[in-house]
Amino acid sequence: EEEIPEDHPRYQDLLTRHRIERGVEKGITHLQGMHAEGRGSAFDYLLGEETIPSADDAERAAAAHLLLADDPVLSINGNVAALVPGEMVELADATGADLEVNLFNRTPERIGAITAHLREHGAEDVKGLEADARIPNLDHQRAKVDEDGIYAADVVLVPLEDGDRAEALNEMDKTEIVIDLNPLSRSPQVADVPIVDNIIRAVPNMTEHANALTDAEEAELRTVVEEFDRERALENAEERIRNGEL
Ligand code: PTJ
Repeated sequence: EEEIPEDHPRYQDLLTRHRIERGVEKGITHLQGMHAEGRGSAFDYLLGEETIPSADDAERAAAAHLLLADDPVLSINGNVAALVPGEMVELADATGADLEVNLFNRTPERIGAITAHLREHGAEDVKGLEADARIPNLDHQRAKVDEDGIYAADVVLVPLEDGDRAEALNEMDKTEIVIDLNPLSRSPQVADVPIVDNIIRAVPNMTEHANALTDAEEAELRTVVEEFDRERALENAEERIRNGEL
């Protein structure tokens, strides 16, 4: 990462790409994760590579949901682990959420590598190893979750998630928060809180909002949640991508 000059106009994008490449080399990120990154990068370019106001609203609402939750869980896949491992640990600490490794392309080797990587970044408990429950209506391998983790969670953050799984989780009556740069993708379309932003910016901003709201009364948190308009957030993001304005 030291090789990329910080004043390079595409610094963040190059850094992101480099982290994904390192993730693949370390056995954390799946090769498909490189394609996912390429798609994300194109959408981010069109968004202006910044957190648009409606995404900031979504990040604040997401923080309020996590603080209100009884059993919040943050799901970690190979891209998330490569891009924001320490930042996910900080968000978990700020909101009292659990971390669960949950992979689309599940292998014991990748689960182990990602768990170790999260521990190196300060995580204590990492769920996802037990895989003793299943998300209904998904094929066996892709449905594996922890009974006391994602399966029981009332609020779940699923960044960069596959559409089928986002839909199946949503049908389980959970509050689902999705981070995805493509507002037309099925995952943000089904999410209760769609966050159309780069995960690199979204997660630290959610932590900032969580810290600012940490002493708020329950009624104030509920107001933040209720005032968020998911349709408008999706429309604003699409408008920004298509026309470069809001
Ligand atoms: O690690 P695994 O095995 O669980 O696999 C993870 C991937 C991401 C490979 C898998 O879930 C997958 O193939 O996902 P998709 O269907 O490619 O969806 C990824 C979505 O994330 C796309 O809509 C991208 O635009 C978006 N995306 C990519 N990079 C970022 C992003 N969104 C936010 N921030 C990013 N940095």
